[in-house]
Amino acid sequence: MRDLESVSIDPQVQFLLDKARNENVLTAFDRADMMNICGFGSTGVCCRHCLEGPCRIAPNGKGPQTGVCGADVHQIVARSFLNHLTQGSSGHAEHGREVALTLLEVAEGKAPYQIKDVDKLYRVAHDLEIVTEDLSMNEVAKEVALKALEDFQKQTGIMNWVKLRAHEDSLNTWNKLGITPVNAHLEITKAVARNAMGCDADPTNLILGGVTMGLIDGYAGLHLSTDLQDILFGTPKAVKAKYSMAVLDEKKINIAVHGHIPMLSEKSVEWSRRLEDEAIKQGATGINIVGVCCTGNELLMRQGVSVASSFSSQELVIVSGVLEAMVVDIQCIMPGIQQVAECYHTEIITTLPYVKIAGATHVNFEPSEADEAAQEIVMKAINRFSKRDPEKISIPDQTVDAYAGFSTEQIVEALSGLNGEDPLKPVIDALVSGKIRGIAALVGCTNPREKQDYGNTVVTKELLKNNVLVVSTGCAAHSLAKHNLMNFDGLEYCGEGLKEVLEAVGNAAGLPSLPPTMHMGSCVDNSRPADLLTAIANRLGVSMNELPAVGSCPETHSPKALSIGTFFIAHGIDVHIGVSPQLSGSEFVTNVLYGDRTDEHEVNADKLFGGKLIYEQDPYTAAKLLLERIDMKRETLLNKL
Ligand code: SF4
Ligand code: WCC
Ligand code: FE2
Repeated sequence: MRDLESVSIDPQVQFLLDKARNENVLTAFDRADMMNICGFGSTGVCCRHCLEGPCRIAPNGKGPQTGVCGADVHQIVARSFLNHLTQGSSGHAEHGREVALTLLEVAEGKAPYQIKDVDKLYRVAHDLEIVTEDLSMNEVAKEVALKALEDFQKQTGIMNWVKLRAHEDSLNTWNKLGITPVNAHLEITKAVARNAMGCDADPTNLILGGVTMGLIDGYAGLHLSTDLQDILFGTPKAVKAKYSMAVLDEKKINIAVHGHIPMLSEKSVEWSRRLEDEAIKQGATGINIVGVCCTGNELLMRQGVSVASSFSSQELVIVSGVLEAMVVDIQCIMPGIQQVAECYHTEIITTLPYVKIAGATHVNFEPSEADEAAQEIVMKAINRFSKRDPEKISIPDQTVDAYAGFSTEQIVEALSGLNGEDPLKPVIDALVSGKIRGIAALVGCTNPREKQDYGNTVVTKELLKNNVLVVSTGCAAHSLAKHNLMNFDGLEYCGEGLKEVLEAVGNAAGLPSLPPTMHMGSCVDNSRPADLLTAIANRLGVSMNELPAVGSCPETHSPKALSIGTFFIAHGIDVHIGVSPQLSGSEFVTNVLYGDRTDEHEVNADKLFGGKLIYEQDPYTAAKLLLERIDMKRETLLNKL
């Protein structure tokens, strides 16, 4: 087993992992060490698509070079890539659909939520070309929800959210290639169908099908979810919050909310306030909600709720011995939490009919019955308090402050402190003068196989040092926040030019500075960096693929990161991934995705879209490669302006 320092660079995670090991509790970090990586699967060459197989193609020309059906290694690898992308985008599309349905129920008076950002509702309605004059607010909300649901139903044309949010030049490229999505369900079904034995067997065509999945993720998932969540729960504004395992409070009833959709977690926060007296009756001083993964990010961005853990250390929150309940909705929930919870007093509560865990409690959550469900969940947690085992309690101390809540709207507002007429001008001037060399979105996850937070923080620090403006989302943002990259202490990592810009914008907004990196939210909020880049491209009158902008995902585990990454590549933004995307079995596929515009290889992403996938495990080398691409695009852009 790895020593503690090789598992995470976070001493609190090391501390709790040590505790888990001493108490003979197995967590993902140790399970990762026990699992031998399969040499076939890790290169994408194994196929289980039909009952003639499984088939696998050995590397170096040894053994059969096609499956029973005749599929060669390039077809097999391209299909497994498409498979990953389909899985990733369907998760986000389901997220978007759930939020759209909730908005519809709220508009019809059937679900107990308020529309918090009425301005955004009207802005989105206007951009969707809904005539609002004779409509009440709820009727407008209903029309917006129905437009969103059309993106899961219509049979011809272009998805509404693609028209709403895509940069025109990108859309033209997709139209020419015939890959623009019609509706999310149609495209996902088509992707599953084309991937079956006996269907699409052209690796290039399969990869293009994968790009459509990236667009489904980007529009039916990210943009649609962010827009409707902002309407329902409010568009985030700058907040100060706390990070690390130490946000758990021994004196309080601790409830972790984990997963992705904010409908349940927003209500859990509300009910934890309303049931405070019940907690006091049990001898606690109150109720403490802490976040895990993206539900944590959603609450952090809008309510300033503290965040305990990113993906890879989720089980260790339970190991503290003070967690009464972990309430989960969808995605990134390790089944292992139940086994760990059984070693402590924690109750795992699942909430959606299609995401249950054997052994866990299930409280069904429907937006229409949100109050009843949240009340029941919080009461369950309160009733667990007396079951704590004092022998097993141990919480690290020392929380870390972080500023979050940087929606695109909030960033533009901060910038308008410098130039009210033309808020983006200060960024553009800084880009042109070189004070800001480029823009990077540091996104994605943590992965129990990787040294937690290492890749995320090293890439970030290298980019900051080189004056790259860094925004962040997801569990990657968690890594940055814990290591002082979202508070003013982290400004020491910034190059002089960048620091000057951050301070100038911060000062205009009444702060000492902006933080070194800006937290833009959950994974579906990767729509926000996309929106920011779209606005900058439009302001400059250029395409997205001409911007010195990159994405980096150093520690991911999730197919969702692949589909989000593909969405950015479809715009011509280079994306780095630090964990193997399981493609190395096919030179053809890696050439298409990793190839450069100067390559002889006939067709590749860089030539088609102006951006490519960069797979590099070493974070220092990765930062260097990203800077090279930033510089290349900078030079072309500056010549053009
Ligand atoms: Fe084998 Fe072809 Fe079936 Fe895959 S689809 S398992 S390669 S026969
Ligand atoms: Ni988004 Fe990655 Fe976290 Fe899950 S919660 S682990 S996809 S970054
Ligand atoms: Fe997420």
